[in-house]
Amino acid sequence: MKKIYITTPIYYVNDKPHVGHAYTSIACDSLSRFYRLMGCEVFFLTGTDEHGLKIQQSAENKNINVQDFVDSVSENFQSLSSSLMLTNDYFIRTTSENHKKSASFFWQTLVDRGQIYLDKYAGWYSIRDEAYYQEDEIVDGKAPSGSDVEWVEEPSYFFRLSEWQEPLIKFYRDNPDFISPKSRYNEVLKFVESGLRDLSVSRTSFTWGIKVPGNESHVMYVWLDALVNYLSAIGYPDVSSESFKKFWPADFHIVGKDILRFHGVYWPAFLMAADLPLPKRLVAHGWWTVEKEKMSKSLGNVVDPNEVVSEFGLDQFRYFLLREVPFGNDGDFSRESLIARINADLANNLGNLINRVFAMTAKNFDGKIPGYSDILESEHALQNKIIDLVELFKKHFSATEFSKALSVVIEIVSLINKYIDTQKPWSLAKNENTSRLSTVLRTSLESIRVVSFLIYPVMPKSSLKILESLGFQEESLSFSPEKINNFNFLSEDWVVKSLDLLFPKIDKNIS
Ligand code: ME8
Repeated sequence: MKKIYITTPIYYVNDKPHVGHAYTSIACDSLSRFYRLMGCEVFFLTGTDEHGLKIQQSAENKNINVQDFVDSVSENFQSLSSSLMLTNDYFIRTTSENHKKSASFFWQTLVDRGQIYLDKYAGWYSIRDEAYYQEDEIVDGKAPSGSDVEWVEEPSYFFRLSEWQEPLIKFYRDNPDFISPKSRYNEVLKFVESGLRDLSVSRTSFTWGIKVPGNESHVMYVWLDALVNYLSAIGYPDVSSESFKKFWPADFHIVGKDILRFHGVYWPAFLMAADLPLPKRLVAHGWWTVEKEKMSKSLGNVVDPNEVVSEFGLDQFRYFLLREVPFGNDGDFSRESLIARINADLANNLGNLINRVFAMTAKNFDGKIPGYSDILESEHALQNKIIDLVELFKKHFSATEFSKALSVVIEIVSLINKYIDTQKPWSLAKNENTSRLSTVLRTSLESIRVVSFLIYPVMPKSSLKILESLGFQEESLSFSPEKINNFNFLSEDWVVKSLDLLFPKIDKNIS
């Protein structure tokens, strides 16, 4: 069985989760669900990044003990996992004892391999980004991200990043698919080609972090600590443990474009220096604005995913995020586009298809799944088109092209709607042509069943509702061609259960 290891970034616990965090997590969850239906054994990891100055200051500003503060914010992220129906196999916290041991072991490995030395850091640091910046990166006194920077001078351990410039370049060239999209690959390559300096990997001016082994006046740089989470979660430092052997190297690190440098440069360099295999793919997605504005607390426009879910529904939210913009591009989260997308694709197209086919089955066959009698070219043509499109869906999904994959689903739904419009089952019923009527409705029901499989990764709730009304449970779901492409899947003994409206149309004027 093929193993797949998928990770989200671990989120800082300085504040509540918002739509940006939900986006990455939903993408990873959908990818995990997809690979499970492809027959793979998946390990899906998410969690929280709980050390560093930013978090220490957030707790101090609120006058809360830091550990209590991180416990409560991490809890918000964990409960978001369940309200978004994330199927993560583990939730890692960097304040856990296991992770601390793992990060300390990783540090010691780098020391033992001559990769870390003690010196003094003098330069710019952004607390918000938890990042060091070179003098030539500072624009108008700010970091390239727009964050404030402060001048820092303190004793610091350094990682010999400069030694890894050539091996990294060779690695990128040998693995052109390591980073996607291509524009991000080029960005990383250019950055590394422009020269790497050794990286400061410890701090002495605050205490909220993992103590440096052998020198407790230093805490590890939060990014070194955080990146190691991907190893800790699967058993590191026990590299001979079953889970580590099974799942390392990771198949997909999925991150926002804001943290590309950490994952595309520092992380592979750390791993090379520790003599561990490198992850297979790093996918950097784009950035969401809200109603064309950067999301920020000061603007008061931070979108709480729980509020969107309670107003529009979980599947609708998940669908919108993955359908609206190609993964990798930036997107704008607006009520107008959310409503337009739900109404066009889900209410009018998919919802309408299900309603009319289920209603005609109820009316003409008391809900019993009809058998095929005379299968004509029209049925063969539809089935063959669907089978081809299912392959295309898989191709896009496995390449994290969620938007393209979902547009394939909508194409299938439109094809089925068109088939029904052409076959006119209502006329067949009127003319008492029962054999054609049963064939047309059976073909439509089987096609809807295919759609219910395909929407599962992104819209698990609706998928399972449709499937259940057709007489099946989650265990029947599979993307293996024998299952998904089997147009004799449904049982003629089953009476289709009526469904509440899956995707109610939303009034555009609501505010
Ligand atoms: O960077 N649009 O944590 P973080 C899209 N702890 N995605 C967004 C977003 C937006 N507006 N805002 C946030 C950290 N994200 C580190 C990671 S990993 C070893 C350590 C998502 O809480 C996106 O995935 O700042 C981004 O990379 C991540 O949240 C940053 O989360």
